[in-house]
Amino acid sequence: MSRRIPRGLNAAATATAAALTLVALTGPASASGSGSAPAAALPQARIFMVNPVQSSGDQTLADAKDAADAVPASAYTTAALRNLDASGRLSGRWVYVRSDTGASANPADATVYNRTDDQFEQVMAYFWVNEAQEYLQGLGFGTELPGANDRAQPVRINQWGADNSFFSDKKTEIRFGKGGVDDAEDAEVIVHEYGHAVHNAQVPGFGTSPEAGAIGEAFGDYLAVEVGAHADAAYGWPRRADLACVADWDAASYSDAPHCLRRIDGNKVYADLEGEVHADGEIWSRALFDIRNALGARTADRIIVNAQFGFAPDTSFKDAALTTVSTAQRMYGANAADAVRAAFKARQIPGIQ
Ligand SMILES: [Ca+2]
Ligand SMILES: [Ca+2]
Ligand SMILES: [Ca+2]
Ligand SMILES: [Zn+2]
Repeated sequence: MSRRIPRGLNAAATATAAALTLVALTGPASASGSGSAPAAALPQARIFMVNPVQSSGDQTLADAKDAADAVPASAYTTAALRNLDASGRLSGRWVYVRSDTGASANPADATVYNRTDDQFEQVMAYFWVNEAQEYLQGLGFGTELPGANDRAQPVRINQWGADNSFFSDKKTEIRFGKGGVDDAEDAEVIVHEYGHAVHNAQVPGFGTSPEAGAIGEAFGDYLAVEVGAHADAAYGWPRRADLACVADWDAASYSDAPHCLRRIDGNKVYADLEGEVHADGEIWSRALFDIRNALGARTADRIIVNAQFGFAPDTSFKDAALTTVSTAQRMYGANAADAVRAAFKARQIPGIQ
């Protein structure tokens, strides 16, 4: 299932991020900044702050055939690699690199890689899949609520020549392509693909109808924006691109500026369905974005992800919307259900009044 992702945010999200950071700091084997678990003891890694176009606002950045000097040093930051096991490889509680084209990254050397090194994409994939699952854990999935892909996710790096990445539900692994900008150089591409893995873990085989497929693409885009926004707030990284723009960096190779693979704040409605899952996903992702803007990221995402456990593999927009409304009602009551209903009604989803 192809490509990538978007998203956006604010004050409510900042508060949420602070709460989630507390969870991370007190959780097992985590911690990134203070408290008794010494962050300095964790391997540090050089990564992009979501992606270099988003963090810099420089829409002129270009791949230049994977050249190291195509992206300035200021686009990188250093952050801890959490939840690694003792193997000495990029292998941990929520993600492991199954294979790659070049030499395997050594976590102890992860501060020296740059985008021209094969190991950089391995480190990015490890960091951002871990970050995404930590975000879900912080929402309560895996503790208060059922786990949502709370296992070690296998990923393969740069082994797909096309400019595309995909999640294989047969092998339940993610493969990142290397066409244009290497796909795993953009956190929003990584988390989009992880969104498919989450959906498949929640409902095995999810996405067998065109509308279910579109919901899968929409959730991947939305989750990418959410995880990136949460990380920006938690780490204090700059965001100098539109929150609703997905894959600002990967899209530099194939879109006009401002570069977006897709957006999650478009105005498509149900009648705009065209039978292509990525295009049609923009109907659903706008509804998710509206729910978030109405209820705040944390409440919205607890509802959105929890509702997905109840989607049929071949669900329609109508049934999935009704399930999401009823989930909001059950978890948070009538006002939340009304906000969710309004978001789907605005997309003119059938059966939503
Ligand atoms: Ca690269
Ligand atoms: Ca690419
Ligand atoms: Ca973005
Ligand atoms: Zn996809």
